[in-house]
Amino acid sequence: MTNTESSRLENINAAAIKELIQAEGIDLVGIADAQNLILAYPPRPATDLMPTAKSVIVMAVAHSLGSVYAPDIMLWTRSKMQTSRLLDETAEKVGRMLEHEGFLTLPISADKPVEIFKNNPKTGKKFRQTRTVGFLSLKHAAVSCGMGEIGKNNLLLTPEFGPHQRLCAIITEATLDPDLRQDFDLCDGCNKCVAACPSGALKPDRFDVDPCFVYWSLGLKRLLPVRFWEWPGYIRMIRQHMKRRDVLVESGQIYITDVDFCIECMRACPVGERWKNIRPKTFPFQKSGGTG
Ligand code: B12
Ligand code: SF4
Ligand code: SF4
Repeated sequence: MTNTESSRLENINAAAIKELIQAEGIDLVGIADAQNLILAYPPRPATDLMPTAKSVIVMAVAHSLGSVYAPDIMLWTRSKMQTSRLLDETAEKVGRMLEHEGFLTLPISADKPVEIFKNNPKTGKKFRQTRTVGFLSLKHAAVSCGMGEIGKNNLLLTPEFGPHQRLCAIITEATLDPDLRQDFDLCDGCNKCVAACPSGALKPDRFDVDPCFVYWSLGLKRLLPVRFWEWPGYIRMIRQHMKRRDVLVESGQIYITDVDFCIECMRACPVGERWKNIRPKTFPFQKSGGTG
């Protein structure tokens, strides 16, 4: 190794990487040991994506709180896309820099793609509702590096922003000093998120992914029926929706500004030190999908 090469490698350390990332406008950065990630279910090891991975750099950008409490979720969705853009651009930039220094590096986007599961891999049986899962669980990576905890709303809560941040990660071969996991006690179990959830996905003791998926993606409060006696109620619901919704115009808008029909579990949560003075005290339920 030449002298110049070894001095460049010395600059690749946790503090320097964090400083570089924060200079790009990222609010929170943490580093997890790739071999020691909390895996969740189904397990999402970083080493499945890169067997030689040493570190996972986790980044968070706070949402615009004005958009979180805007009257229509489409305003938030557009703003959310910009947080994703900032995160993804930074991940690409840092990824390229690390590869120039000789470390294989993989950015994991704040947005899609996701793996799609129609069948349960354990039993081979068809799921009632298709499930989607990220290539890496960003929430679990964030907990692994002491950025926050997972609240009753099933979201990452940080002391700074509560649930109001978007996440992104970079998997790399570079060995960087990891941050330690921490206990926070941010979620006091107030159940405001449970009360706010329009689909019933959030229960006091669990999160059911299927009703959330159907509400988040289509704004529907019922799953597709599996028994004949469920059909009349389902058809009534669809007819009610068709009175005010225009699927064609809506689809065009959704494909341009991404899909999101709900963030009520995020809006309801009072955690987040930085927002204490500007978080509205009252806020009506957010309208969805630009429909009147
Ligand atoms: C897929 C996905 C969804 C899906 C499924 C959610 C889910 N929990 O699985 C849907 C569309 C429903 C969804 C909804 C929401 N999401 Co989402 N989502 C993701 C994504 C892309 C992957 C999540 C994931 O795979 N996690 C890994 C699994 C292992 O962990 P898990 O989520 O705890 O576990 C669930 C699954 O395993 C599933 N499950 C259970 N058994 C099985 C079996 C099989 C075979 C499969 C496939 C799945 C499955 O159910 C579990 C929950 O019970 C992440 C980004 C990422 N790459 O991490 C964003 C992410 C988690 N979402 C986010 C947000 C904000 C939301 C929403 C508020 C919607 C919105 N408008 O943005 C809601 C919140 C719902 C909630 N309270 O959890 C943020 C969270 C930020 C934060 N502060 O924590 C993330 C991190 C995106 C980001 N870049 O910031 N999401
Ligand atoms: S995104 Fe909406 S439907 Fe899904 S858990 Fe949160 S509040 Fe419930
Ligand atoms: S709203 Fe209350 S119960 Fe739900 S995550 Fe936030 S603090 Fe926890």
